[in-house]
Amino acid sequence: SGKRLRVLVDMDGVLADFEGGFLKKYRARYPEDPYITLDDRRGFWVSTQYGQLRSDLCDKAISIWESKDFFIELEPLPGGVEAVKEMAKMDNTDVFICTSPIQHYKHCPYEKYAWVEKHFGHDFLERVILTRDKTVISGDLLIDDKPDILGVEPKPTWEHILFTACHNKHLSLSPPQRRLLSWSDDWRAILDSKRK
Ligand code: BVP
Repeated sequence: SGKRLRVLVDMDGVLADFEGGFLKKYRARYPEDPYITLDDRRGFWVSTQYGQLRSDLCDKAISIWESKDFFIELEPLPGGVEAVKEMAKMDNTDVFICTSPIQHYKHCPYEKYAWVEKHFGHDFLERVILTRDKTVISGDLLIDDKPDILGVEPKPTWEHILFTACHNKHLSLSPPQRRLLSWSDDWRAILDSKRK
């Protein structure tokens, strides 16, 4: 009743179309090289699967998201921006966008802030958390497409809700792990289930 709910929402693969943006720019830059369709994506790491396809393609994949304008030009995933804006207006609810920047820091951290400003407005910059370790961030829920979210804290405070993405849709979850299939799925019910 009296307690506020804190929701952490991942960015790449949940709010921003990292996989679609990657494939489009990879095919444009390396038109003669093989690629992996979104339907055939398996495993969280794009670079790992491209490296398995052909060893030189790992570095080529990395070159795409290390390029200027990769992150700022990502398209929003359907319904995500609207859902998070609505969440932020709900009573007793605090929302943060919680995202891990790549280690090549020249463009990515700047462009992540710029993306949030572009799609949510300047005031939402107060709601951005950049961290390489999400286990040290406290919250009630973490909505994230990465199946294994590990770090130095063995018992994170949040419940991880797996957001369905091309690379994780075939995984069977070990109960009681829950999924959000898309932003058309019932995210309000998941939030309500955590309100005491
Ligand atoms: O900034 C994104 C892209 C990058 O890792 C970050 C994941 O952040 P979260 O979604 O967990 O917040 N990234 C990097 C690689 C390979 C690096 Br080598 C990759 O294959 N996929 C990927 O998303």
